[in-house]
Parts: sequence; C-alpha cells; structure tokens
Amino acid sequence: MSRAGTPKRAGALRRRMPLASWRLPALALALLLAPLVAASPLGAQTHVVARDNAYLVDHFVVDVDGTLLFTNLDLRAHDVVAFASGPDTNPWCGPYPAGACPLFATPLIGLAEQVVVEGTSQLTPRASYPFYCSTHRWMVGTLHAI
Ligand SMILES: [Cu+2]
Repeated sequence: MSRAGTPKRAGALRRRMPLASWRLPALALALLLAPLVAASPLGAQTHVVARDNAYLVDHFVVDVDGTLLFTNLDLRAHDVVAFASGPDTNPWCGPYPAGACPLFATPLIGLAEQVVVEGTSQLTPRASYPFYCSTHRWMVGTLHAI
C-alpha cells in the first residue's frame, strides 16, 4: 500500500499532462476558426485572420459596438487597412498624409500576434468597407457593419 494512499491517483494525473499539451494549441486554433461573429457581453467579436499571404475569408460581419480582432498566422507581417479615409485626428494617422488616414487600421504584426482593429466604432451599420494589407496589395477583404 502506498504511503499517503494517493500515488496511483497522482500518477494518473501526470499521465494526462501530455494530452493537455497538444489540446491547448488545438483549442486555440479552433477558437480562431470558430464562427465569424461570436456573442460577447460588450458586443460581437469578429476575427480577421491572415495566413499564407491571404485573409482566411473575404467578408466579415462587424458589430460597430463590438470588437474586431486581427490575428496573423503567417510568417510574413500583415495588417488591416481601410481603403476609406477617416478623420486625420485618429491616433493611427501618424504614417499617413493629411486627408489619407484610413478609417480603420492596424499596425503590421508578425507571426502569432493579435491586435484590435482600431476605428470600427466609426463604421455606419449596413455599410460595407473594403480593406487591404499595406504590404501585399492583393490581400483584400470587406467588412460589413451591423
Ligand atoms: Cu500582408
């Protein structure tokens, strides 16, 4: 009989740890690829994901009261930049000339980085907003505001 009466149980727990090590990344990926709009107490949350020099899908439904996240699963740096211009007073306008500040934007981010797309609260519901990656002009998508 064991000293504390629980070594068998502790051994069983230790054996489960390797399974948990691969389940966590799989769960994270599943969450990223989950439905485009998920319920959230503060509004819907939408993910734009880049991989293999493309956005994973072309069209995204965005709640103007929610959060739009951009995740890069690619080795190359990417961003999300609106074709439409916004006010020159937006905090992300620094690199853009006057009158050409994007309505919404992110900085360039690298592999496995995630940022909030700033400016989506300025979108008008029922309007559509095409966007692109500033370093790969073939990467385009469209936000559909609700
Ligand atoms: Cu890019």
